[in-house]
Amino acid sequence: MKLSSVMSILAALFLSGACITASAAETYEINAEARVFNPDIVYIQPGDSVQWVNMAVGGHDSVSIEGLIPEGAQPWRSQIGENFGITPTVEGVYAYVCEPHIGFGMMGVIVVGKPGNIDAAMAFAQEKLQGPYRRIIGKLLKVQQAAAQK
Ligand SMILES: [Cu+2]
Repeated sequence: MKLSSVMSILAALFLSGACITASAAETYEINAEARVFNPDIVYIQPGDSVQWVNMAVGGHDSVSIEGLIPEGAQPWRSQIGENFGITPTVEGVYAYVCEPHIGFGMMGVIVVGKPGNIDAAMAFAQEKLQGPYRRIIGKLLKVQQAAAQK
C-alpha cells in the first residue's frame, strides 16, 4: 500500500473519530445525598456537563481541590445550598469536596476523557493533603485501578 493511501485512511479514521467526539454533549447529574455525592465517581467526555443537584437540602457545596485538577483546567467553588454545574474541556481527573461535610468524606472525582494526570494526582494527594482531605485517596485509587485495567 502506498504511503499516500495509508495517510488518507488515517485521515478518514481521524475525521470519523472527530465526528463521534463532536456529537451530543451530555449532562451528568450528581445527587447530593445525606453525606455523600451519588455517584461519587463520574466518567464524562470533554464538553459534557456535570450538574450537582439537591444541594439545598442539607446545605452542600462543591469546591475543586487545589492540586487535584488537570493543568490548565478551571477551578470552581459553588455557593452553599445552590445547585451548580461545570462543563470541563481539559481532559483528566478532577477531585472536589463538599466543605461543610468534608469530615464525613463527602467528596468525589470527575474523570474527563483520559485520566492522564491520575498518577500525578495520586502522588500529590498522598504527599500534600491533610486531615479529611486524605479521604479522596480511596476514590483516586479506584480511578487509578480502572485506568490500569484498560
Ligand atoms: Cu455536603
